[in-house]
Amino acid sequence: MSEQSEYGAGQIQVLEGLQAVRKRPAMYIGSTDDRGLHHLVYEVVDNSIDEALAGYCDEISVTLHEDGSVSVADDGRGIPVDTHEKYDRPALEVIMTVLHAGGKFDSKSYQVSGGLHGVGVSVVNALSGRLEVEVKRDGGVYRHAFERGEPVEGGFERVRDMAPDEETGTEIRFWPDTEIFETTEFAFSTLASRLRELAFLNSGVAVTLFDERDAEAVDDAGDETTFEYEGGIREFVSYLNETRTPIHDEVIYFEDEAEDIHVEVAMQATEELQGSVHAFANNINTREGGTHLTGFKTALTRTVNDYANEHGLVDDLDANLKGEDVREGLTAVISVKHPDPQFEGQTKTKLGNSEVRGIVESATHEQLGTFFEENPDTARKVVHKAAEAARARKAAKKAEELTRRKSALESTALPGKLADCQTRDPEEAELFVVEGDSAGGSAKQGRNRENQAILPLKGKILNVEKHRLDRILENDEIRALITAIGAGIGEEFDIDDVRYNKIIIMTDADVDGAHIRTLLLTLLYRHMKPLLEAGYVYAAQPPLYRVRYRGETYDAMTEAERDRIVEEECDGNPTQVQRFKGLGEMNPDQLWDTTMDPENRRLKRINVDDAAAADRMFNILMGDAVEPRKQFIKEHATEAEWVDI
Ligand code: 0RA
Repeated sequence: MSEQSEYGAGQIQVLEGLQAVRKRPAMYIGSTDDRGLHHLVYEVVDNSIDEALAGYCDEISVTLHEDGSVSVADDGRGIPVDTHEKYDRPALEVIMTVLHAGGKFDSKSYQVSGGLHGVGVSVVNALSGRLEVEVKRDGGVYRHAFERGEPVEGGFERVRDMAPDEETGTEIRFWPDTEIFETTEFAFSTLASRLRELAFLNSGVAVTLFDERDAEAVDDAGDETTFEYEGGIREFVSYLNETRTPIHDEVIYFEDEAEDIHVEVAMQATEELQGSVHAFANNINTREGGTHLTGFKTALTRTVNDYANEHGLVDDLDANLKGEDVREGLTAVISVKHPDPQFEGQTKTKLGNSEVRGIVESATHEQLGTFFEENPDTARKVVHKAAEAARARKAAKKAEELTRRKSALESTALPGKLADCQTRDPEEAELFVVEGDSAGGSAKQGRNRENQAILPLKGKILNVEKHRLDRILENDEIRALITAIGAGIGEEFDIDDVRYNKIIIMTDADVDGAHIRTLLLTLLYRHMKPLLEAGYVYAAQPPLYRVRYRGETYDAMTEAERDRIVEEECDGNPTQVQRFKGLGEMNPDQLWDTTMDPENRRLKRINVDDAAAADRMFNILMGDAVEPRKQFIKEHATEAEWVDI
């Protein structure tokens, strides 16, 4: 490497670029909280997936190491290691240090871009205290290392020759910078659901997640899971429907390729009330929808109506089936891969390319039409279900209008049992939704009334999964919650009207508490989803144990933590250990100290990072199938992802 290049203009630009990332990390990865942290992993994995889409890689593994680092390994071609002409440096170093350099190197057709994705591995490098790369290609094994984005002295080297039978590939290991991130602890289940989703969306790629972290620190340590789906999104739909009751056996699947745009659709109708249609563009969950989703919906409604009319199946209805009728209980996954996707919308998760609409629409219309002609039994079942939905919709409409008018939506008076806070600034304000009147009483006394509001809820709220909105709005507890939050419900929900930017669900750490929390989350997920998307919803984490020793008190969330405290803080001496049975048992001071005081408390943010996984969870927990529910609760009973806020 020449002296000149060391100090040349190019190198100064590189350093300025990395500095910009470190100065405003949120501009590149969205945030520096747990979401941004996990985004680092997705960014690296996306590069391996691109390598898979180009046809060179079929195994990707992600390992959570004991020292807090993560590594992502793939069996692709390996990052190029030859000298980059413009920079007079190894290409590997350029890719790791120059913003957006990754894409300039290759002609892979489906590059992820836009949104928070596709910012490049150099961003991960800039935000890591340390990053190490090992590349196997061109007959050699190469290594390089970086600190806060900058190459370490003499870092790039060819370590050895490759063995004749050795596979090419890339392994990137990084230590997220603790100066940048609020938390640096990865959650196994968060990573697992995204990696599972990627495996569904890219059939044939095997994605493995290893957790090598200390079993004491993380409950699900020692785990290893491989996701590999030959059936791709067909299997995704089967997976989503594992806990539902399909009305036809096979998953309908078709694909199409036009103007370099690859379209895949998989769908299966179920008996459920709730539909779940998930649209992806270049592996990104386009939660805000877009042209692919619009094209699909339009063609679906038209094709089902065409078939119904041609075969005289809906002669008793005085109008066509509406889109919502056709989609009732429908599970579908739409996945498009586009050489130049345009992402729009508030969260950059809306596909904007206008040509996609027509392509998806005609592919769906043609291929679904053909499928219906060839499978008349299935076609009839789909039409029958939609016609039933249309009849129910018409019958419910009148009642719904009446109820809505009287409902909480229009009333401005706050509910009587809400102990509101003084501030009117939603940024500052917190709403504690508390299980039961007795805990509610303690919370009211213990709180900081300046910014903490308390809403006690009595008993169990209605299971919203099983009812339409009109019935849900008849429930007093639900109405109180809607009015307190102040932003409406369902299609009329407006996030700008939210009165509290933290909505904290505070329930007992027992089965009843978990049930109430799940019911509340189901309500939020189904009818106030923007709250979850905005990251406004939290679960309070009251401690299970309090340990007193030599005038100090320590709180523990788990048995393991209690044992660690006794061992480390109390030198293993016998101590006074109190077990809290419920929130109602704590006096107001204790409740404040342990669970409400921002200085001390631990909140778990509830996010819908993975709407598909959430959808599945709610179905398992709330649906009719008993066995999957038991299994789910067993698997997830010990799971805990803590964030300190
Ligand atoms: C630039 C060019 C080529 C591959 C890659 C980057 C690449 C990057 C990553 C990141 C993680 N795994 C990766 N694998 C490959 C194409 C190289 C060629 O043309 O041979």
